[in-house]
Amino acid sequence: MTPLDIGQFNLVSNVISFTIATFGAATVFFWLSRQHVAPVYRMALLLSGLVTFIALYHYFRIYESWHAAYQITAQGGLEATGVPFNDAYRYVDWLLTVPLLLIELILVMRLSSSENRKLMITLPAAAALMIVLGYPGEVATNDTTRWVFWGLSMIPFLYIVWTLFAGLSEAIKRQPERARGMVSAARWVTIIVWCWYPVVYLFPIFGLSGADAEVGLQIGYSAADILAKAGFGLLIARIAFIKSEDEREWEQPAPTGQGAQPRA
Ligand SMILES: *C/C=C(C)/C=C/C=C(C)/C=C/C1=C(C)CCCC1(C)C
Repeated sequence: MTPLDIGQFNLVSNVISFTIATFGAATVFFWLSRQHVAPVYRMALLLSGLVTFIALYHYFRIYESWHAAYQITAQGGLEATGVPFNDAYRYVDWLLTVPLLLIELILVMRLSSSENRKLMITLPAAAALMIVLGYPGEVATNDTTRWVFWGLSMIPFLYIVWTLFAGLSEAIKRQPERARGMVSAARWVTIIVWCWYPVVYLFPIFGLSGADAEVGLQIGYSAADILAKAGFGLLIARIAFIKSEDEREWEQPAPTGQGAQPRA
């Protein structure tokens, strides 16, 4: 394990703990907000909460693993216990949550069914491939391996960014006026925050070494996760609120007694 001082150890521990609190609060908010939006958008809010809930669980495990990897000595110093810190929790988390985040975005846009069907398969598949290809480089100790898997993982990553950027531009123009800015913001948040991950990944290669690289990596990924999951979920919730207001009729009971029909 990388030798750290107590200050660095506590800093990472506090950031992980803050992340746990954020995801807990976000999960409650997203799930309770479901009943306040039109039925067609409820799945998007359910998924937002599911993403933060899955992340909440993994951050607990990351916290545990971090505390198992180091211990405070009788002299008040810090030493590695010999139990390795488990990086795999992050990757398993991403493998589940990253495809779900893309599905959230597609759901809230309400595209035509042919666009929907295509994107619902290609985007989550590319996301899963990106994470799987990144892992061998994350746990590698030499720079060459890290670069190779970075490069491989960048291929599906660029495909996703390109699809969000170019492929969805047309669809965004078709969004209702009041929601258009928000939908575009959700797309930009995804592109900008996601670009931060491959940069953090390279910290151990660029100048940062040993303890600084480890601390930078943990804090960098945690901050990005908060923005990409809880922050993004808030935008999705906002879009769902706005679009539901524009489609008010879902609130009135249908005269036929078959329940309110959302506008298709
Ligand atoms: C909630 C977690 C999210 C949104 C995670 C996103 C992760 C990425 C966009 C990771 C991308 C990577 C590359 C493009 C290359 C290097 C390896 C990765 C996996 C860090």
